[in-house]
Parts: sequence; structure tokens; C-alpha cells
Amino acid sequence: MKIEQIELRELKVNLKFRFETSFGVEQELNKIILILRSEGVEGYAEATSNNVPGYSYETCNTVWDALQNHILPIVMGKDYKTPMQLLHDLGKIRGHNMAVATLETAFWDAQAKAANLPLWVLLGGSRQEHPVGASLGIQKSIEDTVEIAQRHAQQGYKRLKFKIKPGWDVKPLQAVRAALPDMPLTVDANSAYNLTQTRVFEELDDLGLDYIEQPLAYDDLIDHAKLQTMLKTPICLDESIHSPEDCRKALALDSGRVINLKLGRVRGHLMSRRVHDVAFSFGAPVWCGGMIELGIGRAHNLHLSSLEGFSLPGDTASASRYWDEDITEFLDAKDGMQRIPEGAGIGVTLKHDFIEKLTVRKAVFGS
Ligand code: OSB
Ligand code: MG
Repeated sequence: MKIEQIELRELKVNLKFRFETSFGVEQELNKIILILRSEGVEGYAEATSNNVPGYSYETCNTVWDALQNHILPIVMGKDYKTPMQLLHDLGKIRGHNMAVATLETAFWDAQAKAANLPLWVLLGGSRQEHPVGASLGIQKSIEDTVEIAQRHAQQGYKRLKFKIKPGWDVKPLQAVRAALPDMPLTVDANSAYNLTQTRVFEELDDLGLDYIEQPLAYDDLIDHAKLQTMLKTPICLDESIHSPEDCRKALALDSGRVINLKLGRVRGHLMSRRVHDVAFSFGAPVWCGGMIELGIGRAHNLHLSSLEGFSLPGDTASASRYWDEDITEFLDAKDGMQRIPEGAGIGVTLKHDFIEKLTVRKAVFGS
């Protein structure tokens, strides 16, 4: 596939709800989308960056800068046979995985479209329908938390994940557990605790959670291993895993027993598949995380989730949970199951007029 033209757009979008995590509140978001044009086909991708560097050092602005000034100058006009060749050419770019993944995932979509195959076939997946969970932000009160939990359980979500932070952890989860005794529940601390606060996790350990996501530092594997020895509940790693090597080390050290996979965090589909394969060889379940994506990113996540090792529900709810209107035509999940869009590539069509309306920055590279 010759990289003939790349179109970048930054969109301004409004989340339907206020999403509070231990690192901040999000509602007005900027999203970058990329359209790759090659040999008569278009590949679509979406950056997973947030507006602020709270989850990752990457932001919308660093993704735009890395693509415009460092990544695209290397790849424009070149002809790559495989995603591996593309990644190899970008080997000197340290980090900026979300920026690289934006190009890499568009490349996969274009390749799948050129072959007239759904992306999941190219990735080697099998499952075409996937159970979905909901990631619920920090609420104003315990009553609100129980109410939103019950509402989402009724809507059919197969697992509920609650954001926690110091001072907002054991009590709300005890209340939810009392209201929903049999529901699969998890928590996500987004790195907000350290080893002086293990008491919180010992109390959460009695609630039968499926896992505790990223309790300790974003760059840690050692303290997580220490915490894991104290708990029956598996630790799930998100922020700590950026590569297949990170995954191997984490599972070898028993820093966690479940892996959250996000395309942007690990540099795209090829590296996601390798992280998945490492986890699979350890017998560790993986699931697809979310970064509050629009429909393009959601479709990529669903294709990735078709791989065998994705044995737990993902943060892969329908676009309609997040947006009054999406930039793609996106099928809603039914009874907590989300189907992979059909057709070649990621299988979504873009609403070009709506995208134009949301655009706050646009650049085209190549001709
Ligand atoms: O830690 O999984 C996370 C959103 C932004 C940044 C980090 C995370 C999240 C979510 C939301 O939990 C998942 C989603 O529903 O898209
Ligand atoms: Mg997380």
C-alpha cells in the first residue's frame, strides 16, 4: 500500500455525560481522526488521546505534532506491504504510541478494504459478537452510584466498572454490591494509590470483584506484584502495559493477572495482537479497554476483540451511550452484546457533513 495522501482532522465533541476519574473530569473533548488514501481505498482511524496528559503523556496536540512533524514525513509516498514494514520504518520514534497507532490502524483498515475482507479476518480473529461492559465515572453521591449501576445492569451490560479515587472507593462499592449481589463488578483507580493504602484493596477484596484495574503507579510493575500477593482479586493492568515485553514482564512477575488492551497505548493492531498472544500464553484473560472513542475507534476496538483471548467484556459500548450523534452509522448493542460492523475493513461509513461541522482543524498531506 503506497501512502499517497493523509487527511488529519481535529473534531470538537461533547460527551453526553460528565465523566470523572481519579485524574480529572472530561466532557468537552477533542478527537483526531485520520484518513489514509492509497490505491483507490481509504483507511480510517481515530487517535485515542485525551485533551489533558492525565492518563498518558500524549494529548491531542502531541498526537497532531508527532504525526505532522515526525511520522508523516517518514512515511509519505512510501509503499509498505505489511503493517510490520510500516512499524519498522517508524522504529526511531520513541514512544508516541497513540500517534503511531493512529496511522497504523488506518493502514490495516486500508489493507483490509483493498483485500475486500473485514478487518477481523485479516487480524486472525473469530468472534463476531462481543459482551460489553460499562465504565462508570465517579458520581456525586452513593445513591447516584447505586442508581446508575442499577440502570446499566438493567440495560444489559455484562460488567460494570467503577472509577475510584482515595476517599471514594470502599463505601460506594459496598453499596453497589449490596444492590447487585450477582453482577460482575470491577474498579479502576487509574494509578491513584500507593502501597501505604493497601487497606482499601483488602476491603475491596471481600466484594467479589472480577478485577481491580491499575491501582498503583502508571509506570509500576514491582509494587503491583507486592499488592497482588495480598489479594485474591486479580489485578488488571492498563497504564503499565505499553508493549508485548511489558506484558511478559508483568505476567512473569505476577504484577497482575488480567490485561486491559488499548490500541493507542500499545502502538496499534500488530502490537495489540502480540500483547494478546503473550497474555494468552500465560493463560491471562485480556479485554478491550476504551478511550471514549467515536465510531471509528469503536469499530477498530471491536475488530480487535474478535481475537480468542478477549474473554472478558470490553469497554466497547455503542457510540450512542456516549454521543447524541456519532460520526459513523453505528449499530447499537443488543442485550449487552455488540456485533462487529460488517463489510470490508472496519465496516463503517462516515457522515462527512457532520464531520465537517465538528472540524476545528484540518490538514492534508501528499496529493
Ligand atoms: O482507564 O480505562 C481507562 C477513559 C479515558 C481514559 C482512561 C480510561 C477511560 C475509561 C473509559 O475507563 C472507557 C470507555 O468507556 O471508553
Ligand atoms: Mg483503565
